[in-house]
Amino acid sequence: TLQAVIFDLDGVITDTAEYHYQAWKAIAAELGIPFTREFNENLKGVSRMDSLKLLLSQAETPVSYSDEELHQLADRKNKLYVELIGTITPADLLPGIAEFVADIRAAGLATGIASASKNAVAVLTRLGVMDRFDVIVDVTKLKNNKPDPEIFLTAAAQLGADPAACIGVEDAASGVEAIKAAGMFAVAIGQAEHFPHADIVLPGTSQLNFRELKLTFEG
Ligand code: G16
Ligand code: MG
Repeated sequence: TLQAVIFDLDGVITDTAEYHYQAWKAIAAELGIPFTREFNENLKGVSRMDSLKLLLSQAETPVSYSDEELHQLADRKNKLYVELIGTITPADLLPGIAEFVADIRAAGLATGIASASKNAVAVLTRLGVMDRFDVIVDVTKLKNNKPDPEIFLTAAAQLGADPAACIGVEDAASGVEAIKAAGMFAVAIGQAEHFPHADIVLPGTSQLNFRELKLTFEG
């Protein structure tokens, strides 16, 4: 039986994906690198440094950067991002999330956050929902990024839950891969064609319904 639900943050709990997009777009513009919303899809769930490398790979004429330059660019993106998340309020919880999380907790199940973001605690604090999650995985302690299952397995272990008794909720293809590799039930938020391996795909967070999901999970 179901023990826990583990959430991605960006794009599931709140739409920080848009802020990541705006911050990266500013860096790309400075470097004269084309950067579209479509390309930004590839950065969802991807770590800061890997995102930067993907962005730089889009340059029409490739330039090589020293490690120091790479870190400076990543830091600059983060400063822009931190400024943007400073405007977040509890009203920025995505539709249906507050109720979905409340229903999970009312049923006595555990909740966790498996976000690749080093800013996860800052974002959850601004949203006013820190106390709704039993575990927030510290991404700085992990060795592997999504699609590796490490972050979801760590969340389950910290919750004392069996991975097979967990549902993971994600908006990124790499995140869904990580959930499946962890042996969990995967709920994807977005367009079905992006998530061939998800157990369920919902167009948006407002379609999350704990009672229905639990029935589907229990098969
Ligand atoms: C998020 C975003 C990614 C971002 C990553 C690292 O992951 O989806 O776009 O690059 O975190 O964020 P930061 O630069 O704040 O450490 P998730 O797993 O919550 O979707
Ligand atoms: Mg995400």
